[in-house]
Amino acid sequence: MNQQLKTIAFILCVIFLHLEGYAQVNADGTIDTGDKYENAKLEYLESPEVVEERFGWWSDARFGMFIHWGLYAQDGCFWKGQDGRSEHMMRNLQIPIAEYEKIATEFNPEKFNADEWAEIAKNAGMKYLVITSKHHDGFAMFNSPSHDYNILKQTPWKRDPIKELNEACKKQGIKFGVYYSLGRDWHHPQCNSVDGWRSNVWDFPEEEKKDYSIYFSEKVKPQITELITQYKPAIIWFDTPELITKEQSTELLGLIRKLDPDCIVNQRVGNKLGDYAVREQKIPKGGEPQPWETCMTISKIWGYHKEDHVWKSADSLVHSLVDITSKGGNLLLNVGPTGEGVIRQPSVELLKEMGEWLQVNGEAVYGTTSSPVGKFDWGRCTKRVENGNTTLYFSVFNWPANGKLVIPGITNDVIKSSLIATDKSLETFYSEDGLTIELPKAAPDKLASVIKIEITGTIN
Ligand code: JFZ
Repeated sequence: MNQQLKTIAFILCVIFLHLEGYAQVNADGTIDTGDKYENAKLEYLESPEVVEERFGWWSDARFGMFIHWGLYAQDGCFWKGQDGRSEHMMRNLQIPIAEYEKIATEFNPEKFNADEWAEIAKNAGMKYLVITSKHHDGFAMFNSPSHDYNILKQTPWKRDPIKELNEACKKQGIKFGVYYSLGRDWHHPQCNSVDGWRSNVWDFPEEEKKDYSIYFSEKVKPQITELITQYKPAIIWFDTPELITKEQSTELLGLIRKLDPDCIVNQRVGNKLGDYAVREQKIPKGGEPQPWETCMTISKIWGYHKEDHVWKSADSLVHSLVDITSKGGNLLLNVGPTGEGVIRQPSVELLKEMGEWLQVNGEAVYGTTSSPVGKFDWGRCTKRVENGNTTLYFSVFNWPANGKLVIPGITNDVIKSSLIATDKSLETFYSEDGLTIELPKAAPDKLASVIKIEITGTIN
């Protein structure tokens, strides 16, 4: 090409990019993902083989930290002496934008220490972390050049916790992800919602005149682009798809795949797209055909509420983690740091206890798959297949008074059986009821004792 043609082509490109804004699909329907998959169709990027490649680390990880942190934490979900009840404080108290923005002018979490947070997650045995980059209040907790309503521009603190935490996680070998509220944004005049009751109708009452697509192109696409290009998160955890159309969900997914085809996206990108299903506060009775995750609070409320002192027990948290793993899912356990930037002591202690349990028994959790023998009144089973043989892990929550456990449905030869906590081997024998394991009188671990049984061959 001669110089003139090059210049014309360049100008055309610039105009095209400008008009298209955040175009991601080429004329022939392919997405330019760079080196990895080159020009691939979205269908290919969503096919089982690519999904599996994207998912390897996630399925092995099993346990992550969720962090809800935003302006609502400033006074523990209180505003002018009123109880805002949760991170939904702005809507619960119908706080006008002009008033809510004032919280930012005082947001100065001087005790925030990204390394400390990442270390708490690491010591808990967590393998990934997802933090709110923008919750329903619309406030960006990251550097967002496209929108001034962000932590660097509005607060005296002027730091970027998303950047700092991303770096801290890298140091600890923890995967880093961001939460993004997709269909609720109480700061954007065009963001409407299902039946209007979830959107900001106190500042912008004319719900029927709102146009989600304006908000979508003005805010969502630029900010998602910023998040990926600035931090390259391993996960984008969308929330509340609300009114997003199938075309918009597809476009958004295409944009993400183009910018980073390795980025995992949860199904709240809307319209059943995305990589994995999310369950909230609940553990399903059985597994799911697709990858799935339960997100759960460690206390009562997602964001920091100063009167929330209802903590789950270490016992129930470990049981939940094992229960979820035995059904092939992941646990994303939430903490809500204070306005000062502190993860409260009771959460730190609970997480430490979980980490200590995982230090000993982690092999029953990480990289294992769902139970081939169902669940039991006394506990749960997970499985690992290696070199043609199978290891079954039985996590016992209720230690049997009669000194034995019976596992129906197995006939494979037992190679070895032991208690992980004590490394003592155990006697086993087959009877017509199944495999019987003889146990010591007392449980070696007060949270859950894990029995490890290696058998020949495989079992489904
Ligand atoms: C959402 C948020 O509103 C909440 O503040 C928090 O961030 C949580 C993780 O997600 O709440 C929801 C979203 C979906 C359901 C319930 C609550 N749901 O599908 O049942």
